[in-house]
Amino acid sequence: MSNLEIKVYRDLMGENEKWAVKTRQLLAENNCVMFNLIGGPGCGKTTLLEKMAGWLEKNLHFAVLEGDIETTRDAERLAALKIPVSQLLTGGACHLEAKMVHYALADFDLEKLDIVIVENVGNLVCPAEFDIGEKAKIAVLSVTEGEEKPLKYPLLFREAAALVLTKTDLLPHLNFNNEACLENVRRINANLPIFPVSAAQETGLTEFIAWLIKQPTELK
Ligand SMILES: Nc1nc2c(ncn2[C@@H]2O[C@H](COP(=O)(O)OP(=O)(O)OP(=O)(O)O)[C@@H](O)[C@H]2O)c(=O)[nH]1
Ligand SMILES: [Mg+2]
Repeated sequence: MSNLEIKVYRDLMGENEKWAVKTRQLLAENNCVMFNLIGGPGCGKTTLLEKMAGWLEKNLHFAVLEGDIETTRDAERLAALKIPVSQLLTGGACHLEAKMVHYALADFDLEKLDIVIVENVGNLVCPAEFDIGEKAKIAVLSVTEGEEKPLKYPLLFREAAALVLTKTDLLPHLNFNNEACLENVRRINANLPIFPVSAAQETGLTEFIAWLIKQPTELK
């Protein structure tokens, strides 16, 4: 038997889960609910938040955590609309982890907030694997990405509590098969609420917002 020292590192997800649990407790103590917005790069997450801001602030107090690999551009866009926002930069990682989110929440006076929305790093795959302490994940898919994406990247659609189908104003210019998309989503998650929206034309937003603002009481 050799006496070689072998270092073993494992259970990183377990460590992430500990922070997620802490965050969930922290939010519950403050009667605040966090949503984790996940979708591919450029699917329209920040634009959706920009367009929702005016409606949301009429109904509740909310803040946003922006997740990106680099730049503060998305946070700047929301700050310009006077939305309370912090920017999380992963410096390379393709998803947010719970510890980072937990520390960033310290920026906010959670007692005064009803909802925190996290815009995760633009990525249809990895962020869905990480619990960041959210009450629910919200999937965002744009019609320009193709109707087969729910089948190719099923985890997010399985995990999500709702799907926002964005950029529907572009449908007349695309070969996107809307029926097939809905069918593909249903094959992964039969009861997933789906909200078609166009941020550009400001359609479908009120339906999604109505669902969102009901969640604190329904999900708590
Ligand atoms: N036609 C159309 N374009 C949209 C819509 N929503 C967003 N876009 C455009 O899509 C591009 C990307 O939008 P963003 O909101 O920055 O996308 P994002 O998902 O936040 O991007 P990342 O944070 O980089 O992942 C921009 O050029 C938007 O103007 C929409 O409803 N209709
Ligand atoms: Mg964005």
